[in-house]
This record gives sequence, C-alpha cells and structure tokens, in this order.
Amino acid sequence: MIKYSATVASAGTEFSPYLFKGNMIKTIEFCAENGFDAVELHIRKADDIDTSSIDKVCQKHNIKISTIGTGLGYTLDGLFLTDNDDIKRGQAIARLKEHIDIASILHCGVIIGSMRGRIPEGHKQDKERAMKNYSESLLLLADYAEKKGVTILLEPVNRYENNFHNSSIEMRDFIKKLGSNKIKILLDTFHMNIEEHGLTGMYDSIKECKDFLGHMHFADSNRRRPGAGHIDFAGILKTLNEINYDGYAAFEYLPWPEPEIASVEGLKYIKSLNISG
Ligand SMILES: [Mn+2]
Repeated sequence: MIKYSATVASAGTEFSPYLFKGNMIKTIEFCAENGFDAVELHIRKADDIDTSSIDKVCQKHNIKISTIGTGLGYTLDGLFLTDNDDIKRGQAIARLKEHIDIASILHCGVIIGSMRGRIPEGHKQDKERAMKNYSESLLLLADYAEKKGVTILLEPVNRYENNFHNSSIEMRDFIKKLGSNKIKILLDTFHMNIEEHGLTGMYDSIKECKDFLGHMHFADSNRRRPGAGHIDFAGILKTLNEINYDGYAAFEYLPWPEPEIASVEGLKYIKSLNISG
C-alpha cells in the first residue's frame, strides 16, 4: 500500500517546490489531521530542527517522518558531492552525515537530489575526477548510513536543473554499479515527465526500477498539485500497485494557491484515483 507524505521546509524561496514552509510542528499536526501518513522534512542543517519535539508530536498524532530532504544545503550553502575542491566536498559529506544522524533518530530515509551537484564543464579530466569523487563520497555515506540503519535515496533530476543522471534508467544503472543496498532510487513524477520516453515511459521506468525503488515524489507536469497538470496519476498509481510498492509518495510541489488547499486537494485527488491502494 502506498503511503502519502507532505513536504515542509525550514527555509526556501517563493519558487521552491515545498508545500509548507516554517513551523514544522504545526505542519505535522495539520498533515495528521488531514489524512497524511507522514511528513518529509527539508532542512538546511541539523540545528534547524529539534528532533525530540518532532518525534513527540509524531507519536502523539500517529504520523511518521518519511524522509529528510537535503537540497537546501546546495541552494543556500553551495555544498555538493561532485565538488572537486576537497575541503568543500568534505563539508558536503559532513552535512549529509548530520542528516543521516537525524534520519536515524526519526527512522526515515535521506534524499540526495540537488546535493549531488553537477559535472563541471571543460576538461575531460575534471569531469572524470568529479564523477570519481561523487561515487566515492556516496559509498562512504552508504557505509555511514548502514551503521545508522538509514537508507539513502538518490534522485534523478531533469536536464534543465542538472547535467547528469537525468533519467530513471541512467540513475538505476549507476546505483546498480555502486552496489550498495543502502542506496536506492527516488522517482519524481515532475522530472520523469520531462525525461522518460514515449507515452508509457513513466510506467515502464517505474517497472524497470522496481528492485531499487525507495521513494516517490508526486508533482504534476506544471509542478503544481496532482490534478492541476496533465500527468496521468491513475496510470502511475496503477503501476506502483502492480509492482507492490509500499513506500511513500511525498507531495513535493508548489503551494498553489496556498499550502493548505494544495496539500488537501492533492491528496483528495490521488486517493480518488487510487481506489485499490
Ligand atoms: Mn523531487
């Protein structure tokens, strides 16, 4: 059975695709009252949140934390794993370890999307070095995550926002090659809508990734709530049920026209389509 999660960020701009911003405790209470199974926390660094009060409010309202999103470390602090500067890459790794520590306390996964970074333009050597640094950093983090009982979720991001591992299959093949069972794939319908091939591309990719699938992000084609664009969520849900996906789908999209409506209407729409799950 698919479980649903809503995104909340500790910071971000008007154009960040997070449903809620600011008060995490209030958001968790709102999401619990409105039928969500979980909340996905997007935080910049560990001291953004008080894990014990979050844990307490989750237990009180019988709701979980599904995932920690880490992209703010890239957008606000410029930290990323393909960085060829050893000191800065070390800071990126340290930041992600902080996130893994939090995830270990809250029993959830850690997403690496924007903090993957980009492959630098220019010399072939620099590109190869960035890719090597990236893979080695991930394996180091996977070791750390394994000790802490946490799963790392790598997210393919569309070509307009990143320049490598844009499609689901590219990312799946990379994860397969890395060979760590603590690293799984996160498929985001917004990115898939841009990258996957043909009319059945999104469904085919979900099936192709099924052995590695750890998390989903739901957003419609215009990055608004499901039902506000043209993605066929009935087909997505049917495919996820076919592969017996029992993880989370986190609602990561623009809070249009406002967070409360965007979250509640999105969930209502998805539940109306997903009668069997
Ligand atoms: Mn996403």
